[in-house]
Amino acid sequence: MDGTVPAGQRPSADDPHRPVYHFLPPANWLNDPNGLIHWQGKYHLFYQHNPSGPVHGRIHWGHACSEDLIHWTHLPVALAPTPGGPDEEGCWSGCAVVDDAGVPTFLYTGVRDGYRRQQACLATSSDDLLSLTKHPGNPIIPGPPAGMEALGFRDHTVWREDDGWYQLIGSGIQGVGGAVLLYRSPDLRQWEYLHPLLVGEHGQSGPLWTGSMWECPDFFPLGDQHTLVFSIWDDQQLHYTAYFVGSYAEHRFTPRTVRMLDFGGRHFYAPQTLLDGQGRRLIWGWLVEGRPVHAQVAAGWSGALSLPRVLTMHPAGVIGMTPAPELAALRGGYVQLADQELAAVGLGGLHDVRGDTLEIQATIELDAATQVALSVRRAPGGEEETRISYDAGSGQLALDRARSSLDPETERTRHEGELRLAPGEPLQLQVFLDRSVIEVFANGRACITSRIYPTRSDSLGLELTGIAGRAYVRRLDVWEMRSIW
Ligand code: DQQ
Repeated sequence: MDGTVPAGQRPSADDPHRPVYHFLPPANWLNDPNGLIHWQGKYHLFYQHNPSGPVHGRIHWGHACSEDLIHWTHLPVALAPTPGGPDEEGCWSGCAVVDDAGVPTFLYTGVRDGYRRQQACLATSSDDLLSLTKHPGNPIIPGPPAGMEALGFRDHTVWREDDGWYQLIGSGIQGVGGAVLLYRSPDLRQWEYLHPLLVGEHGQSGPLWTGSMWECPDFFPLGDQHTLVFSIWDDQQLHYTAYFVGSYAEHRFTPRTVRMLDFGGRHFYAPQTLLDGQGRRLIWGWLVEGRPVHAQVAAGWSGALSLPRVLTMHPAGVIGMTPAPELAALRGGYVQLADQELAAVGLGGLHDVRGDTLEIQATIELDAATQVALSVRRAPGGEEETRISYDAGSGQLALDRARSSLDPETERTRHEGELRLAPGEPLQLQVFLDRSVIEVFANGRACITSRIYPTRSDSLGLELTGIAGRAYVRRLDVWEMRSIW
């Protein structure tokens, strides 16, 4: 892979859980995607990275680029903490824009004083992103607005309007809830605070719990709406990513709906989007591990990014995420079944299809069945399996990890979320298995991303079942996926 990793720090070669077609660093720690930019025909990906170990520590910005969105080349670390500087304890998350003179410009959060001081910093590149140079005037925003009891002041999303640059910084208001703070600038360097663009009310925003602080805001138009994607931080409960959809005018955002972005909860966290040269709004999230820290340390790596997904706005303010079509380039060996009654497929048809690096596409008509289930990473006797199921009665799509692993230390919580099929609409599943990563896309509008750690080397099987009635598999395609390295 990358010869720059010192021998003692290479990830364990016999770790069966390290993905082969999801992006991750050569070794050690990754968390949020940062500074995503499509520049001179190449996709550039920066990410929160600790090059010294597989744990969150003194965070740098790792860097990679790709021409096809799928295969990545690792590049030298782009940002490192400067001793004595505003980022001396870490270069935390941020974004990229191209300034009015055409210069790629990055805003990020510098941290110091035990991470308590969080300040906006800026860096630019004059060599086509080979290196980033920190602005000598950092920090460009020294802290939260005077008088505000802010809980955190970090992570950035920046955009241009007719009268200047605008920026949101993630925050929370003590005793109230998460917040995003709106700033304006003529030149990306001098910033004037305007007002909170949105504040969560007592941790609850309509039907959804939104915690006490909002990390990694991303604010952009999608279809004819505006959306604020944000990641919920709270010291009491689990984290996840959510989004508001509404309208934006006169520097005010009026949200109408709020939803969870991915039903995998904390396993799809701190995502960031990129508007590419084709006008597509792409998104990547951090796939948080679900095995204990000692296992991550032994493996020598932690964290991967999701596959690139394309965002679309559906009616009623539902954001759809679908895997980027470029991923088809990774498809290798192929199996197809068509027009089979589900019971038959469940018993016999899938015996030859096995693997832990697969793409599976299934179109299933539920007919009289009330529930259908696709089991993956299944041991021959079912001792381990991960079940993806759809319940027509409740309209719930679920991923059940109760038996994903015989290792009692791995996470086994179940994920579920709403997917209402229209009358006659078949269930359309697209599932990506990549060792410990599982990404489930359903009908272009529901997603469950998670992590699984089967222990048995024969936990590779698939099984489809229809429960309480017949269902038909109109089509089932399974591809072996190739490594991106
Ligand atoms: N990760 C970064 C922060 C951000 C958090 C630190 C979200 O900037 O708020 O590594 O995962």
